[in-house]
Amino acid sequence: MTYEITPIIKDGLPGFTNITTAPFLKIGEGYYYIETNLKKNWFEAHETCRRIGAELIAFETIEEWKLVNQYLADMKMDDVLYWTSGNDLANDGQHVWFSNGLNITLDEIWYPGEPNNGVGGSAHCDVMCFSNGGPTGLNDTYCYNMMRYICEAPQPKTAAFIVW
Ligand SMILES: [Ca+2]
Ligand SMILES: [Ca+2]
Repeated sequence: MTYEITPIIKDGLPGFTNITTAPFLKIGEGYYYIETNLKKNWFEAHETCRRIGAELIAFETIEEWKLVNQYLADMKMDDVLYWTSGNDLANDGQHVWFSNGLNITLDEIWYPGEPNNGVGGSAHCDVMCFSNGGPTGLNDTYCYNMMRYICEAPQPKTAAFIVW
């Protein structure tokens, strides 16, 4: 499987032909920024995504989950944990995608036995690429743990052109 950064170039905009989606990477239908170096707590990760006009990643479909995980596996980047927008900070035990407020309804993306509200009941933020030997999945953990993170850009709609 190959991947490329696809520039979004609107026809008929002379002078704007160098507009690209950087720092976002297109995977499937989504645009993502994958932090490969810095580790931050969940809140700092959220703030960092907001500063680039994005949100921590949310998985609305199993296809999106599979594509992003496949990308991380193909790039050998699935051996570390990444913050998603998932958390149950508002209501303990009710995990939502903080970026869109929707319940996490894809039960199959959780690592077996998760979410378990571990860390003495203080596990409220959700990381992906968690593995304890099996295939990677989502895991609730302590929000102040330092993790890498993945931001997701809003879907381009009908803007005349897009500058990130
Ligand atoms: Ca998404
Ligand atoms: Ca957990």
